Amino acid sequence: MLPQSKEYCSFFFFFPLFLACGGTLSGTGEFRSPYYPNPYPHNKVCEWVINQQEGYVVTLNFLSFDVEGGSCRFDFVEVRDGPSPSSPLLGKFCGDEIPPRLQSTQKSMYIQFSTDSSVNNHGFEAAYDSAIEGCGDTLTSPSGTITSPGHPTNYPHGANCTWYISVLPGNLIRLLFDSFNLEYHTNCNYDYLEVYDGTGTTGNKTGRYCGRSVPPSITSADNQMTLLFVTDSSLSGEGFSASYVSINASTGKVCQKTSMFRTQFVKNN
Ligand SMILES: [Ca+2]
Ligand SMILES: [Ca+2]
Repeated sequence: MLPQSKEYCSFFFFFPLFLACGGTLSGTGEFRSPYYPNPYPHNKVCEWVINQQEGYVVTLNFLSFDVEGGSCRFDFVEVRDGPSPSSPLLGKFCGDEIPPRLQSTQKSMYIQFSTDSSVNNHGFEAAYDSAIEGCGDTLTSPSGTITSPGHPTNYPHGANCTWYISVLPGNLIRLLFDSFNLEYHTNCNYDYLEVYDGTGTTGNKTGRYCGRSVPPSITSADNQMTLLFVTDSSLSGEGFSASYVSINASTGKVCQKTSMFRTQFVKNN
């Protein structure tokens, strides 16, 4: 007996079990779910590993995303910080919202696309690239440190690194420099560090710094601050090292666990 059309279809949807997907990638490029932009196959596990050179990390941007939703129990994309399925999870995604830009902390990234036996959407398309290790981050802890890539070893040429600091609303950010040594120019046109209020470089610029003079401590106007570090194609120095704390906007007190001990220490003296 001839199979009915529905079964005929499912036969063909099972066939892609043998379809090769995933692979090992490096440098810059794009990859997509099988058959993209047509619906992806059922019961598939595709694994990609992206490896960059030493001193570089992997960045990943989804260009389109349409994966069966529902708590990511059925179909999902998993991104990990390292080369294997047991590396730390950066994110697990499903649905039709484009995931945020992702970045590994070292030279490899692992991506797994897994589908179940029913409901298939159009899948995804993603672009990957490399970035200098230690170049930029998003910091949300009440205190932290920021150093130029490779510090105290000389920073690389052609760097364009952005650090976003975001603390709880009602707090301000105080940035303190521990060391500073960037190629000097009167207007800091070659290598420089810029500090801005808010997220990104559209807010009020607190200053542009270069040379060997350690910048003054900087307090943000709000609960967000952005640091931009740019270097040209020649001459570099050991860079900079800075730390930040969050302070209560109304009391001016430092919102940091160690502040308790510091206060105690001062009192005992
Ligand atoms: Ca599915
Ligand atoms: Ca330079």
